[in-house]
Amino acid sequence: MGLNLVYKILKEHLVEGELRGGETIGIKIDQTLTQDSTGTMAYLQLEAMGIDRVKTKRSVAFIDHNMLQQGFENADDHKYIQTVASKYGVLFSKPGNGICHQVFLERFSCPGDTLIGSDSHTPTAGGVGMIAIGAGGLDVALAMGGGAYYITAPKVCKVNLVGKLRSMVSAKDIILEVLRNQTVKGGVGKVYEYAGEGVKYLSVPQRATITNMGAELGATTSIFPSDDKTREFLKAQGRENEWKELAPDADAIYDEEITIDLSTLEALAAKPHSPDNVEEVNKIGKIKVDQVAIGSCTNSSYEDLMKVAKILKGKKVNPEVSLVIAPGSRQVMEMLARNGALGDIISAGARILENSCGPCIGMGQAPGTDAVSLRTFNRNFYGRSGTLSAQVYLVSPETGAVSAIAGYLTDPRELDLDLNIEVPKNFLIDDSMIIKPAECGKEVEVVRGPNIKPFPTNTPLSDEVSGKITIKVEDNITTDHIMPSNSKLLPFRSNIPYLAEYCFNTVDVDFPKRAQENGGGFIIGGQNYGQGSSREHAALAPLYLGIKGVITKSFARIHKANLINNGIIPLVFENESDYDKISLLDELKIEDVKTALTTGEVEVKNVTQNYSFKVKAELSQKDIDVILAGGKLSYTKLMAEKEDKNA
Ligand code: MIC
Ligand code: SF4
Repeated sequence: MGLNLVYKILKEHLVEGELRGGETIGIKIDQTLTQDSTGTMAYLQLEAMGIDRVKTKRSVAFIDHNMLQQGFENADDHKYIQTVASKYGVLFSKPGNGICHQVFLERFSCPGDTLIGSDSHTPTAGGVGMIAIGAGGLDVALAMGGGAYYITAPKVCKVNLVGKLRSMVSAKDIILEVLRNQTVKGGVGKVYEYAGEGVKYLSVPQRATITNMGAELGATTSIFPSDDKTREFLKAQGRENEWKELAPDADAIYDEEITIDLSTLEALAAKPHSPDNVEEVNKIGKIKVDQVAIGSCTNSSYEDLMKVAKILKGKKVNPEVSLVIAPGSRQVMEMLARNGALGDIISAGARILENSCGPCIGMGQAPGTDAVSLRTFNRNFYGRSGTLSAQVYLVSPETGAVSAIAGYLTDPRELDLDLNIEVPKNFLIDDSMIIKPAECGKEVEVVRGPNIKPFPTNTPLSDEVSGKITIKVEDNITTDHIMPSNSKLLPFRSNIPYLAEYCFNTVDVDFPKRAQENGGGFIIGGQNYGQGSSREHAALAPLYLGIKGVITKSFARIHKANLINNGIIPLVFENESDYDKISLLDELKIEDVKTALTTGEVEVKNVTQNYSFKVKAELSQKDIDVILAGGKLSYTKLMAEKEDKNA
């Protein structure tokens, strides 16, 4: 029985457990990445672990999210990350060098390696055949310390690509089609492995657009084989020595298979407010557009921006439209500057932003009231742009650029243009903004600004857990709902007490006060609770407010792991009808919770309404031990003490 590519790489990295779908496995992690808005927490946790140097093959700290320096906070956090990285042996990519996933793909990606990153779009590197997974900062810190990373061995879905894309239809349209087919929760517990003759027509940056947005499927990750296209890309990045060929066995087994015919695919858009709300651009119709934003880790490669430059060349942006462009990296920006494409973009009337996440995470460029914004990004969750009434559509760079000129949503296939952009034979290589760590970390002083506050920790679990329901929310709640991020809040990612005041702010402004008055209690959620970002803050802020458990219809993977890591119990309704019965401020009680978690069958008493209902604890023994210890840091310390005693 042949192995698919996913299981081949997992097998090489397996350090614990049995490699069978559904089992908990521990894998060795070769590389890690952090970015600044989750990185401060990750490095505070690394410091708390008491090790001297990271133990990975390579770890990189990027600064790309918190780039608006409206006060001292972001600059201080950057300094903290730079000094702590130097001390512990981590490479530091300076602000201005680019978005973590784009720079990682260019300079560090390596076929066959494993990577975890404290950002949900870490799977971007799957575009070169890596197993690259988004995780909470604590899991990344533990991997930097040499610990294994634990996941549920995934189901593997083969995505069979047949045919070739037509002109003006692109990789973004492929992943939007997968999202339409699979939905934002269709990928939970799965990895998407791309295969078929269509693969050979896709360049590495195009593949990376697809694996990047696999995050929106809720998938563990997505992966492409490593072939001649991968070799060409790495060679052009001066890294051919890191290439190796990777393919599934000829008789590989998959749990599922879907087929996408590239030759019939149309230009697509994800309509407000979900990445799976997908329809053909020509069916949505010619809606008037106020803003077009091109960039983000999904669509900011050299190839993407060269296409945009070609479309804009000799044209002007419509007077009613604001076109903003953020290239993905300094490499991209400098190459565009040197070959004249940037001149074409500027001359068309685009506003050039720095090489960072920018508007994708609400750091500026919030659209006007009721504005329609077309974005080449990956998420159009409600409120994420910074404007609650904005209508955000996710589109390809081709659709964005053509619409910016027309002034309304336009099918790029209406423009008869040959956009055949080749991946350059040689990218412009200059790693001077990637700072090497100190040889001897002991001498480095870590600089901590006043914005960096200690993170909250939990206590070991007691025998009985009780409390009121302090918020009840619907299906598909994102971590952007739980812990909003915008230019006003992002500077406080190292300050949980401050952030906690805004927890669930776009859903229910009274939640923080209610939670504190009632000693925390429980959160009730619907399907796919916690989808989206990897931010631990969506667990840390509720922990700070005293939340003990979250009961939902289902969880998104990274958020569930973050709850467990912080000792908050994630539970799932056995009968979804119990979700309807339960009301805000009902008092819940779980007796003998330790035994209940181990059996997996938990009975919850609704004291207020005087009935009981069943919930499932879908937890591994390790998860249970972590919750019992009051979180993963305490658990790891306990384990280390045990080992010392036994030595
Ligand atoms: C996002 O796209 O939502 C972010 C901002 O990159 C997050 C990380 C964060 O919240 O800091 C992610 O995707 O994990
Ligand atoms: Fe940055 Fe947006 Fe990518 Fe998140 S999705 S890493 S905010 S560009």
